[in-house]
Formats: sequence, C-alpha cells, structure tokens
Amino acid sequence: MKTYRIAAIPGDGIGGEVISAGVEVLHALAQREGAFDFAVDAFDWGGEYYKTHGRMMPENGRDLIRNHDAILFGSAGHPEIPDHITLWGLRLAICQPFDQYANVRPTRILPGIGSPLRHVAGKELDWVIVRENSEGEYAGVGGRAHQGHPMEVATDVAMFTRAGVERIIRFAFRLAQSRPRKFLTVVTKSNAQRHAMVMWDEIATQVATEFPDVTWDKMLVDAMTVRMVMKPESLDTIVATNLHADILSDLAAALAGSLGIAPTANLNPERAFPSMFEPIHGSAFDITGKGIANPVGTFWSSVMMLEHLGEKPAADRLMGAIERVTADTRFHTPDLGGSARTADVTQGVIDAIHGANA
Ligand code: NAD
Ligand code: K
Ligand code: MN
Repeated sequence: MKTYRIAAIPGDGIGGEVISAGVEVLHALAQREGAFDFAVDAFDWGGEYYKTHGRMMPENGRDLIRNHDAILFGSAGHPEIPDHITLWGLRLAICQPFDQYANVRPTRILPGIGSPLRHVAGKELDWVIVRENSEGEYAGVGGRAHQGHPMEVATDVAMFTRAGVERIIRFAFRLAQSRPRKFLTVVTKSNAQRHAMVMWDEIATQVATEFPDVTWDKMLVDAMTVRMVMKPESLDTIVATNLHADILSDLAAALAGSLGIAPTANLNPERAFPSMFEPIHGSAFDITGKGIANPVGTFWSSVMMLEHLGEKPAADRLMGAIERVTADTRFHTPDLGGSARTADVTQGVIDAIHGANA
C-alpha cells in the first residue's frame, strides 16, 4: 500500500487548530479509501519556536522536509513577533527555496454559503487566481538608509525576471486551457509601473500565441476589484503578481463567503521539491484558542494536495464531503454566521466521508 509522507507545519494562532482538524480528516479519508495511507510528521516551527531558538525553523529545516510528498501548512504570524520576521522566517523560507512559484487559489461559492454579493448565485463565481509566488514585490530586494532620521529612505523593489514572468503566465494559460471556459485575465498596473508591468503585458501577448484556443484579456488591478464585485461572471482564470494576487484573493475569498474557506496550493510544478498546501487565512489572533476556527480552508487545501498526489477519486470524495457539510447550516462556524465549532465541522466531514450523513 502506498504511504504518503506529509510534513505538517501548523505554525501559530489558529494554525494548530485547523491543521490538527485537517490531519484527522486525512486519516479518516485514507481509512475509507483503503488504497493508501498517510505518515504525518509534525514540525513545531513558528513563533513559539522563535522565542526559544531565535529563528522560525531550524537551520537544516528544509532538509528535514525536502523528501516529503507534500507539506500541509497552517499560518505564520505571532502576536509578539513582527510579521515580516515570521513571514520571511517560515512561509517564504520554504516557498522561495523550494521554487513553489505557482500559487493557485480557487474560489467558488460552496453549497449553503451566502455571498455578500446578493445578486450572485454559485455558478456565477467560479474563479482560479494564479499568484506569482517567487519574485515581484516579494523579491526581498530593498533596504533602509539613515534609519530613524528625517531623511530616511526605504525601498522595496518589485523585481521581475523575464523567465519568472514567462513561467507563471504559461502556467496560467495552461490552467485556463484545462477549464471549460478557457478564459484568462492578465492583471497588471502597467499604466503606473511602466517597466515591469509593461514587460508582463508583452510576455502575455507572446505566450498567448502558444494557446490559440484560450481567450484572454488584460485588466489594471484597480479596475479588477470593481469587475470582481460588479461582473463576477465575466471572470474565470486570473493571473497576477505576488502582491496584486495576494490582495485580490482575499477579496475573492470574502466574496465567496469567508476567508476561513479559501484554500491555496504553493506548487513547484516541476516536482523537484515538495509543494505546500495551506488555507489562505493567517493566525487569526482574535479567535485563537476558542475552538471556532473554520477548518474548511484547510480541508479544501487538502483536496488540492490529494489532486497533486494523483489521488483524484479521494480528492473528489473529500470535496463532496465538504460540500455536504457546508450545505447544512448546523455546521457553519461563527465567520459564516453560525455557532458550530471546529470540532463539529471536522466530525461532520468525517461522517460524510464514511457516508453517515449522506
Ligand atoms: P487573518 O487571516 O489571520 O484574520 C483576518 C480575519 O479573518 C480575522 O478576523 C480572523 O478571525 C478571520 N479568520 C481568518 N481565518 C479564519 C478561520 N479559519 N475561521 C474563522 N475566521 C477566520 O489575517 P490577519 O489578521 O491580517 O493576520 C494575522 C496574522 O496572520 C499576522 O501575523 C499575519 O502576518 C499572519 N498571516 C499569515 C498568513 C500565512 O501564513 N499564509 C496569511 C495571512 C496572515
Ligand atoms: K496560511
Ligand atoms: Mn495574504
């Protein structure tokens, strides 16, 4: 029997609560399928680890997870540590060296869940946002001079390479091609950012010639927020820079009902390194320890992990179980206006996997 080795990194805040729910569900799924198993290694990296060791993960941390089949990640972010330290010390310290350059963020309105857009029925909002995940505004290039002085200068340089842009745009065209509508929207800010964003547009025009069956258009990122709200049905696959897609995907998650539901895959498409799967939300300090975090984002991320592992029937079974549970308002956590707890939703999904509440 095939055993998948999963590295679980809960991180901080509600990360621990949603990842233990996710691991419980994965074990139940493996038991139901019978064809494969999960060996889960948990790593206690994050803010608490930092307080003891002065770093978010051990120096050889990446070597400890390099040979796992996939990584399941919770959140990097601790109330007592600056966010740029936790982000760069853990999440980006894995994504960037493992070349997980394609961050894929599906958004749709699951059964039973309402959108704040009252005119939207589920079928009118079915998007996949592709976020460039290796460079751009998060390249880490920049610095501060004359710190603390009135003449202080600080820069964060958005650095784009032709190779980096080309590979993410090609990835997005290929993904668009695999979806029924075969439609891609390329988002930039090429009116204001006249170097890198103009290069994006040029590269998109070139790569598009490889995909004659895919229709595509261009949007400026500010106008894109309006289109997402006013004409959600006009969008399908979307590609944008690291920062732009970070922001657009939080908006997308809110339009689909809650940040607590949205999943993401940090993919190394060439499979030279493990890929990493996580809910898009963060540590959520305001609800940490209350047992009310919505675990659906983690469950849906696990669906993406199963698809990546090639376990499509198991992925479909888990997605079906999630949708049966979201359809029932008794399983809605407070972020969805309900009073269910993380444990209720988890048990609901496990029961659905076993067909108990079918
Ligand atoms: P957040 O996602 O943690 O929370 C935003 C709001 O959404 C909060 O009101 C929170 O309660 C709610 N929320 C988020 N997830 C939820 C869930 N599963 N169920 C119910 N409600 C949920 O964003 P933030 O407040 O901007 O950030 C908090 C910390 O998390 C910061 O340190 C930040 O840097 C970090 N963060 C990490 C990641 C990551 O690791 N990928 C992503 C975003 C934020
Ligand atoms: K996360
Ligand atoms: Mn984000």
